[in-house]
Amino acid sequence: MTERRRPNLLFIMTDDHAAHAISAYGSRVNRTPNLDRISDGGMRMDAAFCTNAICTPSRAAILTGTYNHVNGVTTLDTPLDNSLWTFPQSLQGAGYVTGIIGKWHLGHGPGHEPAGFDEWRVLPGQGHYHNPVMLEAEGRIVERGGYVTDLITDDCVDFIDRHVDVPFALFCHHKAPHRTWEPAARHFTMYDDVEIPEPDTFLDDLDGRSEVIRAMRMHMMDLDPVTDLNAVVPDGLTEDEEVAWRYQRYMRRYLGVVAAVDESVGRLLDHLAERDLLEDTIVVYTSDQGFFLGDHGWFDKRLMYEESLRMPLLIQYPQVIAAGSASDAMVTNVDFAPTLLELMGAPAPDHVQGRSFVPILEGEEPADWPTSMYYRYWMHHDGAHNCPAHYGVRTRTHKLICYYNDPLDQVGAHGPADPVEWELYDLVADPLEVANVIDDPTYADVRADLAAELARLQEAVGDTPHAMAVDPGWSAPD
Ligand SMILES: [Ca+2]
Repeated sequence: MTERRRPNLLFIMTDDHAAHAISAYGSRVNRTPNLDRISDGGMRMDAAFCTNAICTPSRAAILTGTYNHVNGVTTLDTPLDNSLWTFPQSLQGAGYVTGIIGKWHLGHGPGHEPAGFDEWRVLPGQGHYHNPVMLEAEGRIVERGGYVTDLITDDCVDFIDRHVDVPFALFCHHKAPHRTWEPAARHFTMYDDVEIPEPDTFLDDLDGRSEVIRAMRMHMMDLDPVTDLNAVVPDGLTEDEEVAWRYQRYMRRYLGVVAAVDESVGRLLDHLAERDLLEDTIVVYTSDQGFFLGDHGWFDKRLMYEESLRMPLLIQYPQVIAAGSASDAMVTNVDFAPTLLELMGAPAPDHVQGRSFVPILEGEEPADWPTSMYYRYWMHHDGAHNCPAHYGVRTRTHKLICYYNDPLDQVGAHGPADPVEWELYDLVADPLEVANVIDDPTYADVRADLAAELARLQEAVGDTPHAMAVDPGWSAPD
């Protein structure tokens, strides 16, 4: 076997791009031919999950290889302490030229701005879709004319051109397709004449689900017609008709924004090919978490349900990964850092909690590979979505969720704690998660097993169970 050349890294991450809006994942709502090129040229990972389905915490987990209770980035209001170790720092130390362009969303100022990057140009906070301002080191502000996805791509092409002869690690972090879903002019009307199919659970009445889930404000009727949908609600619609109309508006905007992302990926792949870098570059496509595309009647993310929990993860690296492969091995965003470091020949420090999935990329799932993952969302009753704080465990067949419903000491939390509620889903019998079987006696043993697994995972990762949720009084299985 010939020795591998030292690979570059092109890490493309979007914001809120659900796997079920990528044709490689079988999307029913759009085609993404350029994203599919990464899948065709490498591996599609079918069980990649985030450990906290919201922007800032997921980004921190990716960069630090640790869970949010360890890195301290539990909510949107807890910026990253940039003195913490991140894997780009190790790449930099190993001789890579490192750069990040686009969305950062981990805080600004000397203690929070990007560290471990030789070059950075990032959006302030969420940034703007059109004519954005961007920030650089030493407080430099760059005013940009144009569409944000195109500008970030332009800068990435430029970065690649300037580093053709040295190993580089480039983080292309798109703002798209985050709310408020503003397409480029060329995509503004592309779905106007298309009827987007509604998902199977669009009319889910949330029967049997937790009270805090039923009280969330993530329904089509919670979208703002002007800022989210860029339209005035037509007169004379019944509520059902208005919900259907809102879904079409929402999805046309979301998918129009995704179209520019797909073009960006095509441009970057073409550019790597033109520069003869495709063989020597690890290309990753992912998103910080998934998104509800009308599933259960919702938009947004935050929850542990599949559409939100699942991250798209496509990885191409011809020297290691078989073209056109797929894996259902369970990996999480905490595993990204050690994996990329191993592929790139830099050691991961001992404190990293994730596990390298290089063996899986090579086509061999180790016998002791994890079959469960731990999740925790901290922002109880965030102002806009009224989403509850919760944690849980997902195995290959089931999911147990505890809505412990306490803001703890989170910044900006408001509202009293609600009673603890639990949900249990059988992902084999009920993959759409519409039947909460937490009180179904036929699942008593499964429930006890999952509660034990949740406790085991919390202990393993060093998180603390909520005081009101540690002993639900469930009997252990015989
Ligand atoms: Ca996000």
